[in-house]
Amino acid sequence: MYAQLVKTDADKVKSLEEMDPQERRFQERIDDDQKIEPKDWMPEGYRKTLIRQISQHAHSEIVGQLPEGNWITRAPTLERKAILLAKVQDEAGHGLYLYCAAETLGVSRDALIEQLHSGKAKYSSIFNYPTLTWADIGAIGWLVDGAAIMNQVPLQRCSYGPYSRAMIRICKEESFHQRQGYDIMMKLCQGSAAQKAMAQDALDRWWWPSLMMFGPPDADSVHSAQSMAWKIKQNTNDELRQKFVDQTAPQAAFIGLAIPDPDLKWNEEKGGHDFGEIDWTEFHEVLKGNGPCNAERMEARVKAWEDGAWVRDGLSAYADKAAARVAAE
Ligand code: FAQ
Repeated sequence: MYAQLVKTDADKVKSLEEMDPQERRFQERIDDDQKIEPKDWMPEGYRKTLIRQISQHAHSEIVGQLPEGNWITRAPTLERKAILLAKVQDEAGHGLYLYCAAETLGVSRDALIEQLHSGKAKYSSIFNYPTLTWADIGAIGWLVDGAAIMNQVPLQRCSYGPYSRAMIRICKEESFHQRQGYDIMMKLCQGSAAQKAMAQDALDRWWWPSLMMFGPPDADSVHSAQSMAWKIKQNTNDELRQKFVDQTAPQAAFIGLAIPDPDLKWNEEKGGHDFGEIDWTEFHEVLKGNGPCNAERMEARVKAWEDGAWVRDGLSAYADKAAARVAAE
């Protein structure tokens, strides 16, 4: 139904013959797997697509600190607290590398942050769900970081140099995050019946939203065809979603948890799992701002930005003074 309402850009992807000579040279460099660097000529659409994707990704990392940050003061042991603190700090770092990568395309960080705070820019749907128990921290590491890695490993080969290089470091850190999440889930599953039930409840709530992280089904993906022609994306949304299900199903079985999908089963013929229909109405409601925590997340980000104004003012006053001193010398 939704497929009929959405116009994708698949039919707008130009063939080499339809391109002007400059565009054709650019596309030939892409086809030849050469990296595009900030000072190289690029079509305006390529620049805009990258700014959109990289900034949405940066916003996701920054907003993504909030659900887990909620549990730093309540982590069950000192060790778990130190690990969670480091993880949340890593996410802040990822946001900063990504804002830097976006800035190389000629957009200012202030402009991007303004787009986030005014609701113009998207961030990942997943961060609009609440973290109700400690098991949710395990589920986020295992499933959300797991989905993020599945999506980001191919982005290491993205045609735009600064994004691809940022992804290499980010993927290394996300792998630790995924393992610590799975470790939390495993420990809960080896604990009391109540702890195991808490882990199952977290999986029940995070499973479907995690599958939505990969974006709409291929037939409805507006940007995939052009982004793949430019080698910004290497895989379609459905391909990565399928890989994620195939990777995660045996991990759930190994720790004795049941994935909340009665239609999930191994399909020998296709060499992958079949799985149930995703509730795309829920996805679109979350994107429209109607998820359980959208308003709370934005309020927290805007407050942090406003509360930090004195730090930015102090730093720029110091930078101005230092520049004046250098000029006077
Ligand atoms: N949420 O045509 P497509 C993380 C939008 S990082 C919200 O398929 P595209 C780390 C899409 O933007 C997680 N919006 O678009 C972490 C577009 O809207 P627009 C973030 C979504 O770009 C872990 C429209 O729908 N990762 O988790 C979503 O080709 C733990 C049509 O979609 C990235 O950003 C969604 N789930 O493919 C942090 C990776 N899906 O812009 C803390 C980079 C789609 O036209 C704790 N991004 N939309 O208004 C990508 O790979 C792509 O942008 C996709 C979407 C795959 C997300």
